[in-house]
Amino acid sequence: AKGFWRKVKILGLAVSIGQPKKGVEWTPQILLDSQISNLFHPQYEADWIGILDQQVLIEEWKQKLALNSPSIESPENTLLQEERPPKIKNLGELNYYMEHQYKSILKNISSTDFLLSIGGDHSVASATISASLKLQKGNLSVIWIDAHGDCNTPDISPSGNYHGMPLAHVFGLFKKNPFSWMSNFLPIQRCVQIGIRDLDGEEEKLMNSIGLKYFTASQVRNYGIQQVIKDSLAYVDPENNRNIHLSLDVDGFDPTFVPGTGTLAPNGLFIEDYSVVVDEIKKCGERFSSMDLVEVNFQIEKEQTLKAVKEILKTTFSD
Ligand code: NNH
Ligand code: MN
Ligand code: MN
Ligand code: MN
Repeated sequence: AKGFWRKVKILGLAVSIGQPKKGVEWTPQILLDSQISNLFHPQYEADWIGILDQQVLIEEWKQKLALNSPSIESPENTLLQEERPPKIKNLGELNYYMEHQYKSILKNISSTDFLLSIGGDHSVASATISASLKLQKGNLSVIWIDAHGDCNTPDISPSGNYHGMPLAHVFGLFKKNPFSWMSNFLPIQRCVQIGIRDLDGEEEKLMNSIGLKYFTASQVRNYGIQQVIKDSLAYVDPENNRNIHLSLDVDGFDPTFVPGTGTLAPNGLFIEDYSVVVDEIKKCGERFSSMDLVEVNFQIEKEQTLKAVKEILKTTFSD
């Protein structure tokens, strides 16, 4: 749009402990080195806030634990690890990392900046959404693109991997919230998912029972992406007054377009679909306020995936 100018603050989230595969934690540095901000239209002023490194933060957490500092919380299920398998793997580490992430967003971002969070695995989304809710005084809706629901609770997760749980967590569906810093929750009707095609059994039951709105990848093909994104925005932002957060898990795309991700699911979205989605969201102007780009793993495949990520960013930050 003419005269539109926006500050894009980029936060690198070098974290992979929400899932078992190495590689996603290197993505922010690789994209910083590839000078991705050169792809943005000049109406966007890109500014890297920094990269939160899990190695550094976990080391810090361990040292504080060793000192048994009372300021450090050890969520109860890490203490029980020897008695039974943890319901959330790496819970103490994730809690420490994501508290830093949450605080770093609140410290560095103003409500008029655009926040681009680059992961890392999808765990980070509960902290970005929680922080964005705080920044926008609760006035936030979420478009979640993913092959997966990410709506497992610790009780029903088949894997114990937190990256399959952030949405259930930020909806406030955990029996007990293990993250004391997290106090802003998203109403279920403020979220819609697109591209879904690989749900766990209990997760699917939960999503249906709470009335979470989602469009499967095959519904996208049946209705057309234009209809799907129009319906989605009408649902989460009926009065055109909410800030919009886009959480983009690249496994929502077809594996031929993004082969470098940890959990591939066939028959996904293509850049043409994404382009329609983002054009429609951009009609919200400055209310389009934040985005996660997650689960990019160049260790699994680099050439096509880097090309795809560049196309995704170019499409997102075009005029
Ligand atoms: N649903 C599975 C789990 O909870 C896999 C989640 N994997 C993802 N989510 N990539 O987006 O472990
Ligand atoms: Mn605002
Ligand atoms: Mn996924
Ligand atoms: Mn995901």
